[in-house]
Amino acid sequence: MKISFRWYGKDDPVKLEYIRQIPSMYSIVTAVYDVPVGEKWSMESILKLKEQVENAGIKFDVIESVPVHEDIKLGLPTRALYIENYKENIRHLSKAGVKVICYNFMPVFDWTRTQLDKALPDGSTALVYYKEQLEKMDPLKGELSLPGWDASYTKDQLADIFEKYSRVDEETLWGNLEYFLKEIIPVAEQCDVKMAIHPDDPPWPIFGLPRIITNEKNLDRFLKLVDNKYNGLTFCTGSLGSGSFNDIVKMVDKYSAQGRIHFMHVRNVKLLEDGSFEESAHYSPCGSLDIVAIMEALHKNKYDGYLRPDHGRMIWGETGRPGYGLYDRALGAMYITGIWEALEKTKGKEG
Ligand code: CS2
Ligand code: MN
Repeated sequence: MKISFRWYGKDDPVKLEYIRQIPSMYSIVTAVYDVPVGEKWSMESILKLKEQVENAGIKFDVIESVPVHEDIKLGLPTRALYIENYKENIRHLSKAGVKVICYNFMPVFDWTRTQLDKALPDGSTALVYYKEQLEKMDPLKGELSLPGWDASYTKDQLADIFEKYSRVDEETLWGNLEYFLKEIIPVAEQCDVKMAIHPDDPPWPIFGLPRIITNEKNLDRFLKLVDNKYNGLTFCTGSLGSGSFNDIVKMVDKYSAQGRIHFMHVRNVKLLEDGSFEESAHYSPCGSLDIVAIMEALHKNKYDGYLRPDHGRMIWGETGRPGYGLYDRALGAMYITGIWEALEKTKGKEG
């Protein structure tokens, strides 16, 4: 298991110098952020990023994300150009030594919450998703802005995209994903870069848009679309775990035994009765997931891929990018590292 940490580049208030001080830190997870979705990342900007990371004494092995242009998800004729750009990005990243690329296939919106600073009883704040609040949200009214969303769309552009998605149901989206994978996985294999899809967060359709990377049956189907280890998963325990229908420990065990998990996102969520959820501290008793059992499954299957603590709460007065402060994620990293060390000492070393 290789512990890693997401860093949003030089404008991130969480400095690389701080991240390297977290014991056990192995790799940074980052991206080129100043290129519009779908365009090529120049070798120059990738190498600059690599240099910044390596100068801080950490590896530059994982990219999250190379975003997929909406035209690819929609299956429009213009996808040809964006797929070529995507392949070029894989080639460039591989030249820079990148080992894993994370991406997602969620229409329009990435992760979605209804509040980003919900005060918890201990005075920390967390990201939450309350079903009742979501039902009242209307992205087409243009008054909403959440960090997982692409803020570059105008109200009219968003209306246009929604109109295009009215012709894309789940099966069409599956077809468009399959088309994309059949194009890019051979390139990833040649370049020895593992592709790792991030599940949909939350794992159900929102705002009438289809979502398909949501549950065990669909992950099985995804992995069979191109049955090649280069077509793998970012297993995000919090995203998949927001659905009570997902047995997270069983799924981690199954897909890590198959060698199809290349990247783990570990975080905890507290499920509420009506399908709502709150993000919680990583420590198992704080949420609904058993983090020790998840780590045990990985250890049993000799997981040697990357793992990062996913979203954290805001604690100790920290302010910054919701979900991506330093302190709670660092606590998460050490909690996970501690579990792993205990497993290695009691059950023997991994692979
Ligand atoms: C999120 C996402 O849960 C998460 O990791 O922060 O933004 C995630 O990075 C993307 O969906 C991956 O493509
Ligand atoms: Mn995640």
